[in-house]
Amino acid sequence: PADRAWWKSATVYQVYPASFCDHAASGYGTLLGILSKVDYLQSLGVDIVWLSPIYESPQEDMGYDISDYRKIDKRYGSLEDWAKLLEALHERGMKLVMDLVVNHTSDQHVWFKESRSSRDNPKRDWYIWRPARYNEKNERIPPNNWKGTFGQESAWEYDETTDEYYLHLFLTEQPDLNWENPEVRTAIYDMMHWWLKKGADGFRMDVINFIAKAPGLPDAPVVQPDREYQGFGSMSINRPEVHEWLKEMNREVLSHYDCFAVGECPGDEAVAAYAPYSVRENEELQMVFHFHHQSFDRAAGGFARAHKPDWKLSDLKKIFNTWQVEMAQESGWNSNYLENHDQPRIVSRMASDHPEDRARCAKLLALFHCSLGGTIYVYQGQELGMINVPRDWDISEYKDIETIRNFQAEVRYRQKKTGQDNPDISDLLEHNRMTARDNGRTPMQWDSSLHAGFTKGEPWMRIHDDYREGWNAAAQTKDSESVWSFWQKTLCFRKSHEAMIYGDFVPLDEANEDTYSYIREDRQIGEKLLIVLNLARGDNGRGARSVVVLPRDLNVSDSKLLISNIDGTESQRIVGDIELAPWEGRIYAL
Ligand code: ISL
Repeated sequence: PADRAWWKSATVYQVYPASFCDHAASGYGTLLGILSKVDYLQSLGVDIVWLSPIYESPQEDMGYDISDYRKIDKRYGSLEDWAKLLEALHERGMKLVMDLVVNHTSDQHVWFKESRSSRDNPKRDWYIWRPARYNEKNERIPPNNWKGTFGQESAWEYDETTDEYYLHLFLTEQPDLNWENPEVRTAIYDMMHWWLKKGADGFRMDVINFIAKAPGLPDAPVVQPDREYQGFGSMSINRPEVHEWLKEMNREVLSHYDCFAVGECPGDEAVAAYAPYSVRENEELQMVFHFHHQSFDRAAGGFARAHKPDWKLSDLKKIFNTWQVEMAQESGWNSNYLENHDQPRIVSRMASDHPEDRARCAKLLALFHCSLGGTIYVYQGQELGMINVPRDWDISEYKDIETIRNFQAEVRYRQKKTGQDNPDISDLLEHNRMTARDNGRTPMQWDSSLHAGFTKGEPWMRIHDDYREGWNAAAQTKDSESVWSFWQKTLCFRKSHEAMIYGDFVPLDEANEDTYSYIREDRQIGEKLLIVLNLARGDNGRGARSVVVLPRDLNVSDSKLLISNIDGTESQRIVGDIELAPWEGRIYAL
């Protein structure tokens, strides 16, 4: 059928270049390192490789601060290396998608250097400059009360050269581009053409729903009265201009190629605010990433990434169920990711990373992930069941600027609040261990040799020691019972059971706090699948047996077990209620 586009059934694999594979001894992953793993990716079942940024960058935010969009950062290699990688992927029928970071540039980009040089520079208006305000004590204060995303500081930076402030929703070193200026949009579109003409197959677009700011840049509502600056908030995301500009971008650039475009769209509005990006008739993007399912284990207010250990499964199910059901009603298309370079590892978050549970949990979550409607995104290491950093790692092992800024900001805040030089911060390490972005950034574990085969040099970030205990690709690709082999099998299973991709999603037993069950039914091909997952954490977090009580009117007389994460499940068909072992998951045909 016409609505079954190639990118809907595709498996996308996100490579975080710094931590993927170093072909030499630099300690950072390289493009030639990725090239050496193309066969590995193909055998897993990957169709599209998305590369996090590899462009020239001062690396204040791991390359999400770009100083030249048409150069490769020396850390990663050269344009020739990139072309080799592209060719190797294309030879195998795979595609290469680039990260497009155009909400902001680096402050070292020549555009910004010009813009900040004088008020009448032709590029002045390429960024967002505003005069200072003065408070009642006649002290200079920023143009509004917006807080930058990392830490607790203002989203405005004062620049002495021209006595004005510029806006940066992220780091000071990441000034926001002014999308209202048509010259800016044209420059971005030219750059996109340049990559697509070189053979790139599309883009993942960083915080693309932030590009239009609230008109007049007003103060944000005060949500945290004890903090100086406030989240820039809902008025500055998903604005109508974003859709206008994406339509323009599609017309000017994307529609000229058979390319792939996924937008990254944080925020907390309802599905109806996100669906329009992917509705085909709107001619914008193919799909967007939303973040509604990423805050289930975070505590609101207080520390920026505070962990909430007592989250409820029913709350999380409600989020997935809502997106699965409503996105179809709105004629949009879902993108399903559980991990990325900004998120901790899902086995540690949603299940148990205890050594005895870990493999089973990783397989259970593979069944869950692959049975959600939409395009699948696997993040590097997820296919090996990689987990969060160990509990005993010190704060000095964390490299991410967000973690460092949040940590510093919280220490300052507590010093001020308690009047003590050394306030109690013992909880912060535990928060980081469960929520920090670095949990997903530890280097890939290729084999059991020194530094896990990731590099012959000194790794830029500490490697998880468990690579010596079988948690590596070499051991797992050889073992038919491994997490890796299960991922390979499940990705393949998904493609041969299209109800997994396109079927209607029917949630069952939504209030159940132990199990997650749903039906995927594709009437076009007459396929009906029942998915039952035991996510009970039990009293000690190690899991518990559970029983799935099916609705009485569900006809299971022809049921057949198709796939499970536990071998030797006796019952091949359903008779009465389904009893599941701890962390067991099954998919039946009905
Ligand atoms: O996790 C988040 C929301 O739950 C945020 O980290 C959000 O994903 C992020 O702020 C936006 O991320 C993107 O843009 C940033 C960069 O640091 C991230 O790595 C990138 O994915 C600025 O470019």
